[in-house]
Amino acid sequence: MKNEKEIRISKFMSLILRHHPEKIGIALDEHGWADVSKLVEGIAKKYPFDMKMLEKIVREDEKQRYAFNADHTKIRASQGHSIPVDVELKECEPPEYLFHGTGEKYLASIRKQGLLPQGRLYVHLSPDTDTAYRVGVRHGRPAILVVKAKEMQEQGHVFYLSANGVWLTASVPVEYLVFPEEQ
Ligand code: HQG
Repeated sequence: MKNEKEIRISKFMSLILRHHPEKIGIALDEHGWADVSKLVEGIAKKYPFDMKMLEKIVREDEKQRYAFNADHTKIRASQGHSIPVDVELKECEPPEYLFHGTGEKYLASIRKQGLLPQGRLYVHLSPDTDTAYRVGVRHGRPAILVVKAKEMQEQGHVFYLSANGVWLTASVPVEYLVFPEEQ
């Protein structure tokens, strides 16, 4: 079980490894990898932190957000980046339907524009409605959209499955979305 301190550090790690490595004076390589010793050193300037704690946070992360390389000298986030890194995502054939949890307040705009990646590199899609619900409530009153993923792929859209089970695609045009009132 992670305690509050570990949750705070884990959130900070997400920020560093997905969005702002420069905040602790480190850089990611083109595949999103950070040097483990530099990461530990950088975080330790802000929080009490060491390699053992890093190993624990990575091991116990409920979404398996982070991955080490084989000898644990490098670490990266498996998805969720805003900075353009190539985390060697696996192109995959999606199931017939995927789901997107969002805030009800965004629906009007999504009806006009479809799903856009906003601050991230990809639109994030969930394999089931429970997961989508958990993503949606982060944005206030949640709404779940059904995405006709298979049809999208058949018509040329590319889907990726991240190392930790999140489906990613560049954008979802409105015609592939089923809105709550149509479900
Ligand atoms: C919305 C978490 C207006 C979109 C989760 C979402 C996920 C639009 C918000 C991962 C729009 C962006 C990503 C449009 C999309 N108009 N709003 N045209 N198109 N949106 O946080 O998907 O815990 O960047 O619906 O589990 O909520 O961080 O994306 O509500 O996998 O590991 O714009 O983050 O993972 O919000 O979440 P976000 P998200 P972690």
